[in-house]
Amino acid sequence: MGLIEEREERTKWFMQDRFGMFIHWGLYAIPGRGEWVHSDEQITQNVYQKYFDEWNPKRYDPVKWAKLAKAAGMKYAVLTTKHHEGFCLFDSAYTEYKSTNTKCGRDLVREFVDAFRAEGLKIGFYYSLLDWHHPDYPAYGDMYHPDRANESYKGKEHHFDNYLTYMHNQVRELMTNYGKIDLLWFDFSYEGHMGEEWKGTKLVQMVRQLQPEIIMNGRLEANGESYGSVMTDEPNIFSGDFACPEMIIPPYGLRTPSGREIPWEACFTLNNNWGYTPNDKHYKNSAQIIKKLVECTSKNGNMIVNISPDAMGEIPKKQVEILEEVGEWMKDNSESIYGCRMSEFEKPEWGRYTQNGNKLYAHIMEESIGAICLPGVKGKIKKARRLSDGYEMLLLTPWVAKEFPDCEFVNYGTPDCFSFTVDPTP
Ligand code: JFZ
Repeated sequence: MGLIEEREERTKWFMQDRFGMFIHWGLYAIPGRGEWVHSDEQITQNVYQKYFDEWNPKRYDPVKWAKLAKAAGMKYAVLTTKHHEGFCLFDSAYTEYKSTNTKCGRDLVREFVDAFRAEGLKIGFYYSLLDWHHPDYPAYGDMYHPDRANESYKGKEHHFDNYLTYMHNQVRELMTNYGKIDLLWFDFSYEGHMGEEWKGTKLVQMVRQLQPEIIMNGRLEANGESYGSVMTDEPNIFSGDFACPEMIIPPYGLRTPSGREIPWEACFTLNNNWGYTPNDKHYKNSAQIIKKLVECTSKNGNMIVNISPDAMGEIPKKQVEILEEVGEWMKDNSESIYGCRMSEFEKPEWGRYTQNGNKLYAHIMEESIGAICLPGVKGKIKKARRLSDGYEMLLLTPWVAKEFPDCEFVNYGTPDCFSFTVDPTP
């Protein structure tokens, strides 16, 4: 089997599940100005150290997090085991900069894994390739921020190889100590540090040996803007199993030049930050999240939505509210998401189709009144039922057939983003 066939095999569950939870959590929750605060504000290691000294998330209850993810209809979750700041939420043997050495003394990753697994969710680890704490990690952003050298790196002798050994060791720990891990989310590569510069081949071989079924994103050689060789017909060993567009949904389903489908997952924040930022109140609403999830599904992609717990371990109320509302919709309509994909029928004016075999799901996204026309399905509908209550959607063809003989119409009352199924038998 070639690399493309292998990834098609591995990503089957992922392409069925469609919807996941992203969790950005770390020391940056204390200053509460986003996960880049260390670099953005050029905070020195000494000053940042006080966040480590204070870290004590007394209200961390991952069972609550897992139940929220489940209630929202999410099927997997990805936690930042280490973000760019370098702080490890897990008990690594290779650093002192870890949660078990803080006041809380807990392996936060282990508790996350246990809780989410117990709820039947698949487990994903985010691991930052950047590390602003490690003395041998160089200035991040030769490209973007040449002025922001890692504090402890400046003016000292450094050995990037040491960092690579450290990074590989930690990935080995994560792949060894927590049972079966379903997904690994590296972040991220840039010019000078990508692919083989991370010793990518060796790294991936190790990961695959320890976790044969795991799927990986493409950021060992890519970032949020470019998706890397996962897009080609000749992927590298480290190009990953899926593309990960950030804060954007591709205009159409992704395919290699020869036409093979490329699995992808769009990641989104709920406000405008990944890390806890209480002053950022620019929240998307649940209807927007639902529309985006439908859009991803209708283009053969996944969506992963981020929460940003505070320093105590509490998920902001507003985020809980949004996800619970999404969950309300999913309770009625998830059948139009799980296992669904791009429809063979053209996109309707009023929303989107998703499809699973011979079941077509119509997602009406406008506040329309009266009847809507279902393009492409004339004469193929066996029955049309609203998902939420089984209500028989009234087909209007007999009434308007004379005027529009090529069209199928359905009566429609409730506005805004609901779905119903029609059975288009050929
Ligand atoms: C990265 C992180 O930097 C960010 O903090 C967050 O974790 C997100 C999910 O992933 O964001 C990036 C990384 C690279 C680019 C853009 C956003 N990039 O190079 O365009």
